[in-house]
Amino acid sequence: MDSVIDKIIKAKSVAILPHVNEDPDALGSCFAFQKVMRLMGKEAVIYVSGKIEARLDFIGNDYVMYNGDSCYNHDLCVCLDCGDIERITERKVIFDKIGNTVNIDHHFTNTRFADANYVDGTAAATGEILFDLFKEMQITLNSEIARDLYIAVSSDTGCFKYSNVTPKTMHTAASLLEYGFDHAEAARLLFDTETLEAAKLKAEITEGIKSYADGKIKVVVTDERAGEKYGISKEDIPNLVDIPRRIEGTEIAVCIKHIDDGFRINLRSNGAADVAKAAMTFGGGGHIKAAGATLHCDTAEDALNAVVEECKKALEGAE
Ligand SMILES: [Mn+2]
Repeated sequence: MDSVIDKIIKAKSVAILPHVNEDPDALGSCFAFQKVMRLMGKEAVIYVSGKIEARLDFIGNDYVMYNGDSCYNHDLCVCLDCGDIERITERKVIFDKIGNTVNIDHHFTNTRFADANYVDGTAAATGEILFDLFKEMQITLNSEIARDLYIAVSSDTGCFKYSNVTPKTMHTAASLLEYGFDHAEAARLLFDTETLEAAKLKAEITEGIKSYADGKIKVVVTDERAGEKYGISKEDIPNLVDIPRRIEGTEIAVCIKHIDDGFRINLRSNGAADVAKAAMTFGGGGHIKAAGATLHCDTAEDALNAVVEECKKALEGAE
C-alpha cells in the first residue's frame, strides 16, 4: 500500500481508468477517487471506454469518453477494479504514455500489471479497498464520497447478499452510512428499478434458458443486439446472468453474449464450483463465484459447447 500512497501523494494530475463495461463498483470507485484527488488539490480525469449504461447515470457523469486522442498532461495513471491490463482496452495508450501507474483492485486473479499494485482478493469490492486506502491516507471523507463508495460496495455484493460479504464489508458500509446520504434511494436505483423494455427482454431471455448436468448448469445465449427490438442499445442490455442464477437447482449460471469480436461469457456459481478457474481457461478471470471471459470462436454453438464443458469440470472439481 505504501508505494501506491507514495505515487498518489507525489502526483499532480491523475488519469483514472475503470474497467471496460463499467459497473457500479468501477464507477463508484472512480468517482470517489476523483473527488479525493480534487480535495488534495490535484487534477483528476476519469476516462471511460465508451457509453455507460443509462441506468447508471445517477451515479455521476464527470468523466471523459476516451476517443483515441483526448488525454491531458497527466503524471499518474490509476486503474481501478481492473483484473488485468486487457480490461482497460484501447485506453492502454493513456497507461503507456503516462508510464507511472497504479493498480487498485480486488480480483484475486489480478496480474499486478502496474508499477505499484494494491490488490486485496478478500475485499468484496474495489470501493472497500479505497475506504481503507483513504483512511490510511488520513483523508476526511464527505457524504458524496461516502455515497460513491457505498454504491461500489453494495453493488459488488448484490446489496450485501453474496458470500464475498465479510464482517469488514459491513463495518465499512456502516462507517460510510455515518456520513449521511440517501442509501435507500441508491439501493432502489441500483437493485429495484428497470425499464419496461428491459423487463420485456428479460422475459424473452427467460423463455430460452437451457439446462445441462441435470439442471445444475443453466445457460442463456443472447446477442448484444438482442435489445434492439425493444429499443435497448447494446450498452443498456441488463445483467442477464442473474436470470438463470435465480432458478432453483442452478449451481452454475452462464450468459453467453454474441459481441462484435466474439462471445462474452459471464459465469456465476451458487455453490462450491470455482468459475474463476473455468474463466481462466478461456483467458478471462474474476472471482470464485463470479467470473468472465471473452471467447473468439465462430459460432454461438461452439462457445456454448466449450463453456458447458468447462462448467461440468468445475462442478466435478467441487464435489
Ligand atoms: Mn469490482
